[in-house]
Amino acid sequence: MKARIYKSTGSWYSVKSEEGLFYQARIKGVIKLDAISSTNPIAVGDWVQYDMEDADKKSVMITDILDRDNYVARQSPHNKRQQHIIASNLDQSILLATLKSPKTSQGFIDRFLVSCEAFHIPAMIVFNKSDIYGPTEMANFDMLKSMYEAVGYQVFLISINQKEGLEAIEKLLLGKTTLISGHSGVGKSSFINYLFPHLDLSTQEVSGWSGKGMHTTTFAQMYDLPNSGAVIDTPGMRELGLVNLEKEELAQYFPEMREKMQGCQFHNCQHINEPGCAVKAAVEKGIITEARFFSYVDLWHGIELKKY
Ligand SMILES: Nc1nc2c(ncn2[C@@H]2O[C@H](COP(=O)(O)OP(=O)(O)O)[C@@H](O)[C@H]2O)c(=O)[nH]1
Ligand SMILES: [Mg+2]
Ligand SMILES: [Zn+2]
Repeated sequence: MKARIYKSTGSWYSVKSEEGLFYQARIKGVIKLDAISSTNPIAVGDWVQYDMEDADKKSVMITDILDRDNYVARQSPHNKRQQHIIASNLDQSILLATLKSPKTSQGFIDRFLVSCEAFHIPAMIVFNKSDIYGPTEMANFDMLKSMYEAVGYQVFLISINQKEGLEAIEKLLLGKTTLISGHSGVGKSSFINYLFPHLDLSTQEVSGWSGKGMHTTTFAQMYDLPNSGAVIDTPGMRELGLVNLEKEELAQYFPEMREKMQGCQFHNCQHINEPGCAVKAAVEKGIITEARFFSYVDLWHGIELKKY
């Protein structure tokens, strides 16, 4: 019998069977793990095989985990070589961002997009809190929207408080499993509360001098949408990880660079200061924006060289 993981606390899981029933689940003995080295064998979004343990108590035993279509992970805080799987079997990922109170940096957005490219998950950017944007923020939004749309990402503007722009987002969620990310204070809990009013998750005031909200919960959790589809909330998770990413592959995760790099003189060009670089030529011509290229250079410098 098959079920999907909706919540994981580390030792207990909440699963939903194909018949639509929720059970408490545990792992039975040792189950096979796949090739990746992770701190958690099972993550939210996983499909598992189970046996009934106690029908009255609604508890089941997980006996096997089915192959994942994809997953997102971050580096384990305890062991640099290990990854922690945040969620799996995703159709898409939404980055909730804000241009005021607090402001999401472009670097943060690009890092998120690169992670999604690396994990093969379509990504989109939703800017929240339009109700408090003045002319400066609106100009910034217009600039970011055209920049990201030009490289293939959908960009939206919403106000959860004013319930503006939300129908378009709800349409995108229909029938899909969507990961919701974003740093704290951008309105993730408010968004989940809007979609699922009965849940009443606590939202946090953007507090004090730091302008950052406080984390209230820490476990990823999946929620079914009323019609079809589900969203996965990742409270307390700042960002996806660039797990095991190598310097040489980074450019592939910038769609506009991917398009140009075949034209580079050297097949192993890193687009930093090599001669005959088609990517840098495109930056000079304004075909690739400087802002995105700077993010690339920044991330490139941040990736540690692989040690043999
Ligand atoms: N002005 C404005 N504030 C919002 C909006 N959405 C959320 N907030 C506020 O932003 C703060 C952080 O929201 P929360 O949902 O806790 O963010 P989270 O940390 O991402 O879960 C709360 O005070 C919310 O009331 C919005 O559309 N406009
Ligand atoms: Mg929250
Ligand atoms: Zn190059």
